[in-house]
Amino acid sequence: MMIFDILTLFPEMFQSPLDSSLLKKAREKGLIQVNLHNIRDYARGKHRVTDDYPYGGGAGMVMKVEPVAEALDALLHEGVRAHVVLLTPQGEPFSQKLAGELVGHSRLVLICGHYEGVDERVREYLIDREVSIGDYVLMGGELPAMVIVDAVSRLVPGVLGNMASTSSESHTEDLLECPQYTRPSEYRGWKVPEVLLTGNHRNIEDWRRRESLRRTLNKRPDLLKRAALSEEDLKIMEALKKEG
Ligand code: 6GU
Repeated sequence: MMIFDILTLFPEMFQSPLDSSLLKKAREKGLIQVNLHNIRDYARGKHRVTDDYPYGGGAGMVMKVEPVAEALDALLHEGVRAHVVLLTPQGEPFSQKLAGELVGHSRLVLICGHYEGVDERVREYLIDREVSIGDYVLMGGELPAMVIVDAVSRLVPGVLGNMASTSSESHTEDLLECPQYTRPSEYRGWKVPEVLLTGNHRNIEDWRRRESLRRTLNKRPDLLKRAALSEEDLKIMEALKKEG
């Protein structure tokens, strides 16, 4: 059982993704548990303020340190060890590799950053790492937290059931997936590649490998630098480059 604790100012943003599809099933099967915690519940005073003006002046508001610290105290107080992740655009880039690392922790705490920033003492004293999901700016860390719950949950044994094995898919071996087709074999004159209809598994596997290499070369040549390619793959690549 993998436990996610999400600290957020907007817990309602998580409801429908968690109640849909495979995440819902994973929760029902007891393979994952997602606990939502409203940071505002840990803020003091009548108005339960969670943000304030930046020291030194400047535009925008800053998320306060105390509500986050006290929310964490309340959680970690329960004893279990947890890996604490802050979601902001300044974090280390999320990747399939990092998802594989995070699934090794039995409990993840995801803190969703907000406003124009987070008091630096959250970073300095309260977290294990800071993660971003890409080079663009979102309104807050909620969608990124959901992305991490999704990417990590599907690596938890049993979550995918008998669906796509996680070993031969995009990004686990740094090549893109080959084209896929299902019935009918022809629609409006648009045909499925002949080789896939033959039942010759040697030829089908060769075709799939070549098409994965072709796609990666065309769409994501940057991935090829780290892909583990065989001698045969390299020969195919040379031929693909000549084809243009
Ligand atoms: Cl983790 N947070 C925000 N606010 N924006 C982002 C992000 C995170 N990752 C990419 N953009």
